[in-house]
Amino acid sequence: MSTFNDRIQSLLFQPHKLAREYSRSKITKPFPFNAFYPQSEAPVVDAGDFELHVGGLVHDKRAWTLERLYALPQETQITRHVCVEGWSAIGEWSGVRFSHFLRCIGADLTARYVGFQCADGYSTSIDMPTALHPQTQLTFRFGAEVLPVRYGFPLKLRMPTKLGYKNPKHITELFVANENPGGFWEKYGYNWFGGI
Ligand SMILES: Nc1nc2c(c(=O)[nH]1)N[C@H]1C(S)=C(S)[C@@H](COP(=O)(O)O)O[C@H]1N2
Ligand SMILES: [Mo]
Repeated sequence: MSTFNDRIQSLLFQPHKLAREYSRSKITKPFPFNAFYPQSEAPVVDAGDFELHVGGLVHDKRAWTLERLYALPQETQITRHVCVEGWSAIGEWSGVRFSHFLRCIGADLTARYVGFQCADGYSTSIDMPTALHPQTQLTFRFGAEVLPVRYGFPLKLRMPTKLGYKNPKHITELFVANENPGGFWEKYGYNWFGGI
């Protein structure tokens, strides 16, 4: 599944280089919605019985409630989201640094991929160097609010180093693997690495 283009992008990726961050005055209002369906069809996940399932090459496979997730240390970023369809927008997201979360679950950080399954049937996957990038965030909040339904309630993965379609919303399950898990748009030919 790894194409020539993916290999070149992985080689060019600088694991410690930070994407640009912006001031609050630059935030795009209203921030656009995008998905493979209209906004009215975004999945409404019940916060009370939500569980984030973790699997694959991880030591601790216990599912996570929102209460446990919200107790993790959180950071905020104001970065630019770039959609391959030709628009970009600056937003403010808060959540736990994904590398910290991966350490909490005892993930094999030498494995190659992290895959994601979402409440709307969407899926995608990323390379481990991007998973460990300091701005890759498991996101719970958008601006001053809990992440709204349209932007991925209860949680999404935010990566300012990757195109929009690589940023999964409404994640229900994530897993660490050495086989490339592919993804929803990737199977229709979108570039797998999807770097900016
Ligand atoms: N679960 C899920 N995640 C998704 C998508 C989707 O359809 N379903 N679309 C992707 C695409 S193409 C984009 S541009 C962004 C849009 O995120 P936004 O609604 O916060 O702007 O979500 C990405 N993640
Ligand atoms: Mo997109």
